[in-house]
Amino acid sequence: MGLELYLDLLSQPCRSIYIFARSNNIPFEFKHVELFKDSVLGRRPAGASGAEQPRAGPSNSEGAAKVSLLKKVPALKDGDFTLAECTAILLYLTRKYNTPDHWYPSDIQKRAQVDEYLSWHHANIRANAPKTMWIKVLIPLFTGQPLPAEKLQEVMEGLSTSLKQFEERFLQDKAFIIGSEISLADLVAIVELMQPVGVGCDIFEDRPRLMEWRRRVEEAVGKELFFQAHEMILNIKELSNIQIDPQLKEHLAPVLMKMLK
Ligand SMILES: N[C@@H](CCC(=O)N[C@@H](CS)C(=O)NCC(=O)O)C(=O)O
Repeated sequence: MGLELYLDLLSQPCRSIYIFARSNNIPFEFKHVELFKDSVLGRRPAGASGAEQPRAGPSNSEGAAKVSLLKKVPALKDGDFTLAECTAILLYLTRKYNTPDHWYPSDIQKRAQVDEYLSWHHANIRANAPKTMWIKVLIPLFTGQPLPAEKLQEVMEGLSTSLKQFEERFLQDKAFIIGSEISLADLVAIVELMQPVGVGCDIFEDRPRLMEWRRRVEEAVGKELFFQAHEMILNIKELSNIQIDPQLKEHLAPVLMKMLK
């Protein structure tokens, strides 16, 4: 049995793995999980086998729940071996498929810079950027009520602080986070920063240095792949038409509200 990746491309960590695997020609079976329909993975009965393309087939949520010990996506299955957590999955893929050195350099100082960014990312960019989607899309969808404008402003302020640090401390005047070549750090960062863009908060608009970096990342992975991976998030407004399982709604509405406190 070959490599299986359980992904929903609405999810940022899933997109980083998808882009990484595709841009490195790593063969894998795309197991599509429909996060917002099936979330809290495994609540629904499984569909048939995996789809090759995003949204091309039934959801694999139950499969993902078995594969991921954390019951989240992304999840990886490689024969009998299973793995959760985006960073661990990306590192596994670099080692197993011996991908080009620039992704996770053998030079220990450059590698340490990738590690440094990945450590910082979770408590900063990742802690702030997704809240824009909760406020603009998920909370109204699950609770039926819009959130007060001040809440969005508060979230945007937190995100601005993280972006300032990202530009000044990590990016500086380099082409990519660790210098002249793209690494896992840039990939993990860009997918997260596309989440606000998808919900109409274009954080690149007034940040030319960040915009230039985004262009370089798009070119490094290939624009076509980049936009294919981001197609769903860039069309997220379509989500407002989906029917949500009432049980799921009941479960997630208070969870989403609590996340914003
Ligand atoms: N730290 C994990 C985060 C994984 C995660 O939060 N996944 C979300 C989607 S972005 C999920 O599966 N949520 C489903 C749920 O909580 O029910 C990683 O980096 O992979």
